[in-house]
Amino acid sequence: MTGAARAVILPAALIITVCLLALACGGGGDGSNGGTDDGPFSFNVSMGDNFYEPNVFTVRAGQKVTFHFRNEGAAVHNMLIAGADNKFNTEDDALSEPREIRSGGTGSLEWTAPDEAAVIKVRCEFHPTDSTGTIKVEK
Ligand SMILES: [Cu+2]
Repeated sequence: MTGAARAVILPAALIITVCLLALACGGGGDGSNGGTDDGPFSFNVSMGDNFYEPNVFTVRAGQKVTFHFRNEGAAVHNMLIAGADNKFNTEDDALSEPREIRSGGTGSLEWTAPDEAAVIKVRCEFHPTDSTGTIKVEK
């Protein structure tokens, strides 16, 4: 094998290995991000101008969930979860900490899914029509 061929094959093998590991470890959610049946769910969420990546989160009913945010955009962002009533700015909403995640900054949000199946809206308070997402709660 020439050096050049090895330089191509090795990274490819590494990528395949990482993908397999990700599949094996992704017990919940969309399989690439999430947790196991036993442990807490966590999602790593990138915040852009103005979107979340990913923006669909699948969790189990009653599951404790932690979102970890990194603001990769220039604008200030946050995440507000509508809660079990699926309405914003009501008592059961949950908001990221800090409320204002600045460019380059990080934040988090701990939340417990309701006990029933639901499709719950999330959005950024600063970009409520653009930065939106969905939490799918599965029974
Ligand atoms: Cu925003």
